[in-house]
Amino acid sequence: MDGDRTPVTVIGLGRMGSALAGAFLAAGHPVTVWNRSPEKAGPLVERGAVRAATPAEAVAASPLVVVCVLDYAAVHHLLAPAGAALAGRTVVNLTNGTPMQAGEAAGLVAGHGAEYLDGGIMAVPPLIGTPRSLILYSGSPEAFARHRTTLEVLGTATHLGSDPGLAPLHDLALLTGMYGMFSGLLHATALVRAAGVGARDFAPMLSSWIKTMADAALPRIAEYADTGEHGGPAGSPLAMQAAAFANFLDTGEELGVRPDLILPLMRLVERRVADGHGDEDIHGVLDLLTTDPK
Ligand code: FVH
Repeated sequence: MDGDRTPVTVIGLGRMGSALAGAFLAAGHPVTVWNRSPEKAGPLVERGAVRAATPAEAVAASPLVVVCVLDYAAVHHLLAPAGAALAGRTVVNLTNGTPMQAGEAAGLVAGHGAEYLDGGIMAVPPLIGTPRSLILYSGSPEAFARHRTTLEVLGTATHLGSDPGLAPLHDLALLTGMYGMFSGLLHATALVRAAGVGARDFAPMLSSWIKTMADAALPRIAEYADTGEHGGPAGSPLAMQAAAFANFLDTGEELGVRPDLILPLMRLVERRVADGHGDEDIHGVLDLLTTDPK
């Protein structure tokens, strides 16, 4: 069974690294693991993984080396001493970081004769290995083509281009969108809780509303970002929205809910209106977020 499966090394056995290694084991791949705190390898070793004594030994064990640690400082700390062991390997770095850090890591790996893929995991550990897991990759197209089938064990594998920074860019942009959504969910829930309305009753309404508004607003925002056009008169002009923001704040104050999460957007909407763009929809706020707007 193992004979036709690519051997894989997983370095970093936190919550995510353990899930990654577990998915490779479940799919029948020979798996070598290494973690700074060696006890975290125990459950994987019980399932058939081989524990390496050092990061260099772990790198040497497999043609495909997956790294998933806390940050890029740890990535460099682990890979730099691996040196010659890296030659001929493909390193897939699934650690969260910036596009610039991805470029630096790619340079380090290439300097040792290895190919590099960066990755952004759009899933939480329990979803790894299920159809609901999406992992974004960028970097060497050849390495991605060679290891695609193995990487698909973890979830849907999407390659975004040869620039290693593309995966972290998309990852961070998607996560930023998620945290903006969390802001809205938290503020809205705080309002109903403070008013004595059951949050569990309110949640389905909020969820449906957020999905509907994302689908309605995003096409116009994206069109404006790409072309500077915004597809006709706004259905919800900013001047009107600015007036509603005052009501959000007043109601929050009456109920004892802090405005911290919605105040920054309110200030930007007010500024856009003051700049003479009150007839635009929310897409116009984009121009206040970039230092070099179109
Ligand atoms: N868990 C999640 O929901 C998210 C999903 C999306 C992707 N992220 C990113 O994945 C990276 C790892 O996250 P994690 O969930 O596995 O994090 P932890 O459970 O905290 O494990 C951290 C591992 O990193 C090792 N580590 C930290 N510093 C060092 C170091 N200086 N040298 C060597 N290893 C280091 C740590 O080792 P130990 O503490 O067990 O000895 C863990 O293996 C992360 O980028 C997320 O943003 C996860």
